[in-house]
Amino acid sequence: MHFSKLKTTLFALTKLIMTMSFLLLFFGCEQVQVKESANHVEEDSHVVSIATPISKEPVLGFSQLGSESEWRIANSSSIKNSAIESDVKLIFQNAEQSQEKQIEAIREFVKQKVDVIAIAPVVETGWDYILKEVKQAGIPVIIIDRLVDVTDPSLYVTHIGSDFYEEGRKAGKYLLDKLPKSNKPIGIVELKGTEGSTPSIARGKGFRDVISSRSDLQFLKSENADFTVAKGKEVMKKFLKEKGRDIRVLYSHNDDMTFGALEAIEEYGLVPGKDIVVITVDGTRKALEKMNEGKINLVVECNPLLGPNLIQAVKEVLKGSTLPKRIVTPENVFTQVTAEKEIASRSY
Ligand code: GYE
Repeated sequence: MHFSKLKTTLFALTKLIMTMSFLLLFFGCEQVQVKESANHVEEDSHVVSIATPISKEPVLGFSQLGSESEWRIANSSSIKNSAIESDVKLIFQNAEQSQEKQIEAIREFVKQKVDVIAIAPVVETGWDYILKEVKQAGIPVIIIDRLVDVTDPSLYVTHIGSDFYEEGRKAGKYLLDKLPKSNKPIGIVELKGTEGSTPSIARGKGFRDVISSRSDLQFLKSENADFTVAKGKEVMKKFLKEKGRDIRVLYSHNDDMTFGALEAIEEYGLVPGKDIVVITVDGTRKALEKMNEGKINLVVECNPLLGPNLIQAVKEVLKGSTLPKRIVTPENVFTQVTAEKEIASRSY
């Protein structure tokens, strides 16, 4: 009697264990299926939120402003390569110098529910509205390279990039040393970058703030040339036509415009680096080579290799860490004495 009771209890227990295992198995499979379907039904926020805890790679939507210069090409590859080396999935959009295209890309990132949005803004102003939309969607924003001028600084988490004002100051300080004070005016022409862009505004201001103490240093001409070789050549040609040999200094906001300007100077029959002091910003290998040939006098470095910083910032933001509002990249200047040594190690 006692034995048969034990047998019944054992039988009931086995049945219970079997039922439980079945239930466990069933719900286990269900979860996997939800995860799989979540990959396809991204518009359904409910499904996505169930699937999220089963670890998914973070998605970064990046709006690059264009591909106008050697600097930009190096910047884009640095970001793409850093993403490949990490577990961050990168959605890369090139806006070809158009703020409208950047805004469209950002709206698309919001629709795709990316985890973080990074923007290299073509110009400083006009971002408040779209950044408010992104904030409402709860997506953190990282500004990279150039800056945005917004009324509410909480619209972005951090800005990673160079100190463009300091770059302009470095260029100005070099000129003060290079050309001693003279009784006659020393004519300067300036090739500025894209109108309304941070590097163009700040490089111009930093340079002026330093040289303003010298009344002999005078601006003959200053124009935007969009950071491109073609525009640089076109505008420099015009400067030479109008001011000819009065031009003693060229201050160019980037290497590409400088390359165009060098051609214009040579075609005009002057020797860059001698007849005209040439100061450029960026520090691509090609600029260092031209410097080695004596055609450029000073290269102010601007580092495009921001990929590792960006990917690290994305991870920190997703971990919930507080980032500094400004992450500045350390930079150098190169003269004809130091250029040669630098060329060998230059990756862009
Ligand atoms: O100097 C120039 C590029 O924003 C720092 O943009 C960047 C500038 C860089 O086109 O070459």
